[in-house]
Amino acid sequence: MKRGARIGIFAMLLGIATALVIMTSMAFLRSEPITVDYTTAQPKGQPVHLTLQTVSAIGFGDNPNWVSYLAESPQGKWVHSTLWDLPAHTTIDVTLYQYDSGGPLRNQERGVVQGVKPTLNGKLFSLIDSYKGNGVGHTFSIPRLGINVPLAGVNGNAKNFCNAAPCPLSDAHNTIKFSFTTPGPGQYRWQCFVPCGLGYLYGNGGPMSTLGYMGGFLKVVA
Ligand SMILES: [Cu+2]
Repeated sequence: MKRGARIGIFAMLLGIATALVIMTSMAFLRSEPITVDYTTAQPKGQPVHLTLQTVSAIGFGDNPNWVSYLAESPQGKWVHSTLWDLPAHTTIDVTLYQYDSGGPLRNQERGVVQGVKPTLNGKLFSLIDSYKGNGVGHTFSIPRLGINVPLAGVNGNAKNFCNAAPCPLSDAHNTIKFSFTTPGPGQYRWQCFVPCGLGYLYGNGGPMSTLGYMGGFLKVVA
């Protein structure tokens, strides 16, 4: 083969390889959960009903064993996403079904409610002593809004313990309800502060550091 032809083939192969690397990187960078839209179908000025669940294992996808949050879309479908479009300056009525077990917190401060007045199975609470009962499974926290809600765990040995999402209400769960008001437009990080990424360094890897599982964003829009 002539030198020119060889250079040509080499250049072509190099081009293909470069394109593949760029495409793969872009796909990786772009990969994030879909955003659930709570604005379009929302009557203006009315409270948004945000229904969530926390599960011990998502049960499908790339990481079926990871703990996760899910959100119910306005159309009533459970979506594996932690990104939510919400209207600004609006009351958000949260109903959170907690299906995961819990345990003692490493940082007891996370057992203290901040910024909202939540109920646990219909009873107001301001603190969960994680050394009692089934401890704390996760938290729902929005640091910039000063909100922290500890989520009481369920009995991990319950016969109807849920092992894969979405969990039905017939499975063991705690119901936590609270309301908050969205601020002006912006992106507000929310996350769980229990290091619940079992098997990862200090429990803070895996589902704790991947969008779509134990944290996401309130995308507040005008
Ligand atoms: Cu968690």
